[in-house]
Amino acid sequence: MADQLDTLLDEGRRFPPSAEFAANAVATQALYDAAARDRLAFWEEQARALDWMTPWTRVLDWKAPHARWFDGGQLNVAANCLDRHLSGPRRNKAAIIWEGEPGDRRVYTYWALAREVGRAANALKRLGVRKGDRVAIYLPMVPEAAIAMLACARIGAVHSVVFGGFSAESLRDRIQDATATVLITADGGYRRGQVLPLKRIADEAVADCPSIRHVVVVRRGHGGEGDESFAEMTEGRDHWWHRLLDKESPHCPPEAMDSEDLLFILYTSGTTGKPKGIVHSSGGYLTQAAATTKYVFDLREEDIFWCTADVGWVTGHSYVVYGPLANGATVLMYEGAPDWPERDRFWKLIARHGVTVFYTAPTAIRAFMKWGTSHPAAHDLSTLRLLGSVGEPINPEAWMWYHEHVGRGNCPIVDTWWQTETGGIMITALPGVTTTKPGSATTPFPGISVELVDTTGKPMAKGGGFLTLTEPWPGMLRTIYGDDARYQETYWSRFPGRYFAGDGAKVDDDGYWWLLGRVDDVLNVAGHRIGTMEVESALVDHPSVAEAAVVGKAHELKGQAIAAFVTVKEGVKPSAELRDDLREHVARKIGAIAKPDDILFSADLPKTRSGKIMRRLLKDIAEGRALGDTTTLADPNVVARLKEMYEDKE
Ligand code: 7RM
Repeated sequence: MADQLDTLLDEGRRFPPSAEFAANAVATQALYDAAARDRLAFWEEQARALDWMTPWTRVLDWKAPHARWFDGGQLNVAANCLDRHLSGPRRNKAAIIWEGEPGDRRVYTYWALAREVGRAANALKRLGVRKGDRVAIYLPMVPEAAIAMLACARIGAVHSVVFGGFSAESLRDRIQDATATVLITADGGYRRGQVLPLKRIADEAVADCPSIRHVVVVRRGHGGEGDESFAEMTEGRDHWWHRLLDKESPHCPPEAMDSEDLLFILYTSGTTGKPKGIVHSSGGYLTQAAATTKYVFDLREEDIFWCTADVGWVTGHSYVVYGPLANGATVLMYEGAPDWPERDRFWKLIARHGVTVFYTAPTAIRAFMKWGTSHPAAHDLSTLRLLGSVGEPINPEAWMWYHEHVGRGNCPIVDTWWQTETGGIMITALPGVTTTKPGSATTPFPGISVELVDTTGKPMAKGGGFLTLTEPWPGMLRTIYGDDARYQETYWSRFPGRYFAGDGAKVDDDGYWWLLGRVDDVLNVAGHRIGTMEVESALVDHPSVAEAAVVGKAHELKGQAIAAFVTVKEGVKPSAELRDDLREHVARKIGAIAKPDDILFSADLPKTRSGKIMRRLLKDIAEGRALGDTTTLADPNVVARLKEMYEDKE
């Protein structure tokens, strides 16, 4: 952490907003001033931008660590994203412009989207889904993913979107934890020219999910209906999406939801093996998603806003679906990989659709850098006017490359820090207002109270420490589904009275925040959160494995890669085949994103005398550093041997 701090401190480049951008910016200094004067009044003002069926009676009810925002108020999130845009000129405006990986395209106007959502909502009702019931969504990046989410919101069902790259077991665990009654999936989805057989994976998951009564299958349409190679339909349980919707009326009255009624659950990795069901409610979440979209992305009526995140992640919830649609914006949605069929696919998409605001992740930017400047240079990116970054710290070199080769030197960059738990953006520049520094997320969004503390919890004005939040915010998680004790323990116990984000950070002399990554056992692989414990549990689940320790190691493109140290059971011979088998096993248990890059077999793991695996030392080994302090080890020789083996492994 010390090296990182020094390098960041040396970053002297400054990018003040251009006079032209500042003159027309949606955000102004007045926002900061208003929030500083009266935080709650500021958030009320943002909430008033939404349509409420019943006004709230109390802006915030805070019984730490439980918040109720806009209590007494009632609204419907889907009505806010659709119905209120239908009376004026937005009715015929594109809400979603979609492109599939093979190149197929679809456009939904607000009018058309509202009708599809109405049909889907009625179909869910017909399947017996009632207010408060959980619906699992396991789809590729197709418009139906957004339609399914909005249909749930319309009838007051709670959605739990599971990323399409997760395995059958991961899907099963999430369905079971939420006791979902309906699963919405697809026959398949495209990724790098291949069809991922989602329905088959879903069938495997659902075999162990007694709560599931119906499975709705979107036909992504390769083999066509009747082609059972990707979707075998179980009579009575399974239904084709298009057939169900065909029978339904497009009109479905929106359910009046209390501000604090659940909108969705989204599972995220923590320090233990069991993913946490992060619970978000309706009024506060939408208020923050909508306000941040408007101000952080300088949203204008004519924008084409492209957030490249999958809807399976929180970024896709807040900045593909809820934030932009609540603002009546046009979003671009793309199904596939950035390098399919060629490495210029993203630039082609930007040029073809005239994207004006582009929001992506550092891991993607680093891949683009590696692929070279010729790809963005070959396309007309002149429509771009604002760039965003999210998911992990953006290295100053990557920031500069993004600025020069994608932004062509004249697009502000907003580096946005936030989490699944925060629901919306928390630390960010406001374009037109904030002077940016490459690599810094800059300063808290108006109305957000962030404070740096040292290991004892003492506030620090600057220097290196831990990022905490001192006041509740509208989009905050309300609890962990079914486990409020874990909610309190995970977020509110390390520094009593404060929310602890799990991130290390530095604050400079100007009060700018520089994020330094996770300080707990959570890895950030290509912007995806993966718990070391989850991967260890998956490895130990293999019949040949006795013990496993997993660490993150610095990786050029992915930020972090996974390195695993594995002890095999008595009588098992380590081999290249076993290594491949273990990687596949992890992919089966969790998903391909969690496959370890390196697996080292070892007779022993470095342990303290109390038997704790010293992951810090394993990280030193994986990252090729000199070994740190080994004096607390039960047997210091183990780690020296491991280091030698690791270095010879290739
Ligand atoms: C939105 C999202 C959250 C974790 C968070 C950080 C890291 C996210 C940034 C960042 C530095 C950023 N949700 N993180 N954004 N670190 N700068 N702009 O990613 O729940 O999946 O992950 O991601 O460590 O705690 S998440």
